[in-house]
Amino acid sequence: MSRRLRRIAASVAAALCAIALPAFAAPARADNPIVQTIYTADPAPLVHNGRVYLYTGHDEDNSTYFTMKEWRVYSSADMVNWTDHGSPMSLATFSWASADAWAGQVINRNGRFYWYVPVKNRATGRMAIGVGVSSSPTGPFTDAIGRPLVENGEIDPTVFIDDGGQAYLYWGNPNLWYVRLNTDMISYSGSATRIPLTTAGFGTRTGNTARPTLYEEGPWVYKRNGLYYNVFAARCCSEFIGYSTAPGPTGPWTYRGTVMPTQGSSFTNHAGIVDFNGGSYFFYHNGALPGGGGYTRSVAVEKFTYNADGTIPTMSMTTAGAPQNGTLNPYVRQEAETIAWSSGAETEPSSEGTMNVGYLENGDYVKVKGVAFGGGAGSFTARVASGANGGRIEVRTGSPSGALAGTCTVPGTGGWQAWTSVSCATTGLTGTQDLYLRFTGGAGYLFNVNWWQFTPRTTSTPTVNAHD
Ligand code: FUB
Repeated sequence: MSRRLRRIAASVAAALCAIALPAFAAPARADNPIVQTIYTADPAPLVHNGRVYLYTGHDEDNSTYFTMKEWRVYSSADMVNWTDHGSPMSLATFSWASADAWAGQVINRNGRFYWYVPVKNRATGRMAIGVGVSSSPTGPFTDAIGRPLVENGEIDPTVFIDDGGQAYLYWGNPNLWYVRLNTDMISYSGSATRIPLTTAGFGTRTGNTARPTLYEEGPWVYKRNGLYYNVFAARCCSEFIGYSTAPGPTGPWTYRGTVMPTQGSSFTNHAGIVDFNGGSYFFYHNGALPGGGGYTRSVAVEKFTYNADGTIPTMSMTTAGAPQNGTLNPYVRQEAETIAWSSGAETEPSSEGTMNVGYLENGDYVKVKGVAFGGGAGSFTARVASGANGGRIEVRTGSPSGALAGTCTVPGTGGWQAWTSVSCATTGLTGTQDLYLRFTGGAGYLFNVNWWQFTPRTTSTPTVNAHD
């Protein structure tokens, strides 16, 4: 999203808050969509080692088509503060691919992570399914086989391993296909099989004789309590999210209704569902960010509870998103790109590893939700770099203009990746609060932030700004 549009949005949101809320009310704390630094689409969540990894596509700014060149990864331990892991896989990963880094899914097996994605095959001009592989959920991913795994011009793979160990890859638009993957996850047995798209199985679409059922694209197949689910983008266009269930992985499917009606300024939608820490979460996308629409989408999440009979309740898009599951520890190093909400901030790879927050201008901020300060924080340290004159980090709580707990001065460091650490004393940081890091200074870009960390006030704390 362009910085100018983001700024307009922030001022519009502030104005709306001022109109809608009484003077004493706290400002709205919308944390949905999940990512504000870029446009993201086609969410595919994966739970691994106590975190949710969220794999997405990336809609280019000002896009007028599904102009997508790379995929992105985010992760969270609490469903509200999401760490940006950058782009560990792109069209360049697949030497045979020419365009269309569209909707995929990652699965963990054999100590590896397999990422199935649709891309255009340069040689044939058709959409094909490639598979990336990595030993880490955050990559980097390499092309597992150097060619398409399957190719029939159709898109949107979803992958699922049944209890007995048999893995299935499903995909398709306008049809719905599956193959049985071998345990190596990069080959399959038998041939691609078409799942019959019956109205009993996938609902009735009116006004389109070529496509009599609601199934459109974007299947998400999983199993819960012995029942197989296929949650998919239905009808076109605009799409809604519908679902079917079956007693087995290949059917017979029965259409069960709507998970999410058509909402949210994007004519596509795309589902991903996981259970995490005792809750169930539904990921989707919309056009809710400024400049957002059908080709400039954003991933979002809602928490839900299955009905007693296993059916999925119908959900609406919200700006609140899922509730926080736990708190964030400020006394260990936290990446600056761990964000519940941000305004004006962008991210980029850091020379010190991971990502950093950058392109910060006066008034930009990052919100970190539910920070557990406990008995109190005495000082704040941030890893910063500035190829300009630096500026200040205002440590605030509650809102971007909330109580000021401390201010760190950031010097020019001689380069945007020339890192130094700055510290400043903080007061009033007790209990669990929403933390806002507000970046201030002169005109133009100010500085970058790689990570931050608080020190409890029981230890010796600096009383003046310092940097090394
Ligand atoms: O993002 C490109 C395409 O749009 C996806 O492959 C479809 O599922 C739809 O979301």
